[in-house]
Amino acid sequence: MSFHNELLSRARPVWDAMLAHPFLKATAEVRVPREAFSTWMQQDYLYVAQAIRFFSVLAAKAPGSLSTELAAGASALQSELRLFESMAAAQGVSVENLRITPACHAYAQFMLATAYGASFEEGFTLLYGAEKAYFDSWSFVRRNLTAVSPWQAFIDKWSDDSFRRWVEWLEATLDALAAAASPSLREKMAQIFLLTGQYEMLFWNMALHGESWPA
Ligand code: MP5
Repeated sequence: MSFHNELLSRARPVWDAMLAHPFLKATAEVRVPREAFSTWMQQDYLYVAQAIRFFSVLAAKAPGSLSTELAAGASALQSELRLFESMAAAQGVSVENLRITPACHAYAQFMLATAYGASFEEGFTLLYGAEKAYFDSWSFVRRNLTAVSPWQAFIDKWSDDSFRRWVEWLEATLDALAAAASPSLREKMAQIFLLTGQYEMLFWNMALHGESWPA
């Protein structure tokens, strides 16, 4: 079994729970509460801003050819921020002076700590986990759409052919990195992948139910 399939099979319980998340079902059925979708949009805007740093640190640590792809990924995220800004403006949602929620903060810190402090292979595994989670989540929404969605641009962004090809490239690259890694490094990569799936689940929970700091 390929390494990425091994990761997905070990993460199956959290992955299944993520894809069954009521936020995704409600988004597909175009009945997601406006407040929940606004929270997702605002917090994901903050997440993507941190993801640009994450990509850049990974690009700096990457072996030769991978560096170019990751640097291009960081720059593509700048356009993604513009997409959030235009979608938010069209829906009357503010993306200024936002307060980060605990779930978004923890996920972003996990991402940056892994990029800075762990091996390149572990950082790359986190990247694959986050992108695969969004590809699977938004593809679920796309497959199950019951009406025209005001959020179509987001649905397309993470489920179209070009994003699928990016995820396939991540998969193939991850498999090659794992083939050259020691068993103990592979196990560390698997632990990062499981944590990434858990954070994705916490992110949907936060969007749907809201979340705040103690004071
Ligand atoms: C992604 C995201 C996908 N935007 N937000 C979360 C919580 N997980 C994954 O990453 P990208 O870089 O926007 O494709």
